[in-house]
Amino acid sequence: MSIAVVNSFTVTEFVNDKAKFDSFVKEWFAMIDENGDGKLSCDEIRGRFGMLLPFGSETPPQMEEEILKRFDEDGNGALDPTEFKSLMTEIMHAVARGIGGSPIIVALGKNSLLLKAVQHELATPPSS
Ligand SMILES: [Ca+2]
Ligand SMILES: [Ca+2]
Repeated sequence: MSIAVVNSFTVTEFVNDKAKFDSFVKEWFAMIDENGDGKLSCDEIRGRFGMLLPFGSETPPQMEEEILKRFDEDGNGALDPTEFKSLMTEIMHAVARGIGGSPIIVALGKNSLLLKAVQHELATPPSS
């Protein structure tokens, strides 16, 4: 656990860094894809993804159904990596909106979504 100061730019810059964000999404996908078949099933989303989300223990009921309804573009009942990436992009934007423009101090867990974004910001030299 560490503490960091972030604002919405921390998060959006991370999402916009294609290479970094792609590998982040890939890493998550591998963590959630328990049986390694390259697809995220309803059960995997409920069991593993819920755990990793910022809602903590307040995972909304039927979350995985809502996710599949919206992001399962080919309707096969599971998320492939492309579909999962749209989901993650949307989540990160939601996180950014939640933070807003003013910096906030957050506690970062090991698998926190924000942790990666913060590490990314620290690793990026200031552009000015
Ligand atoms: Ca799977
Ligand atoms: Ca699908």
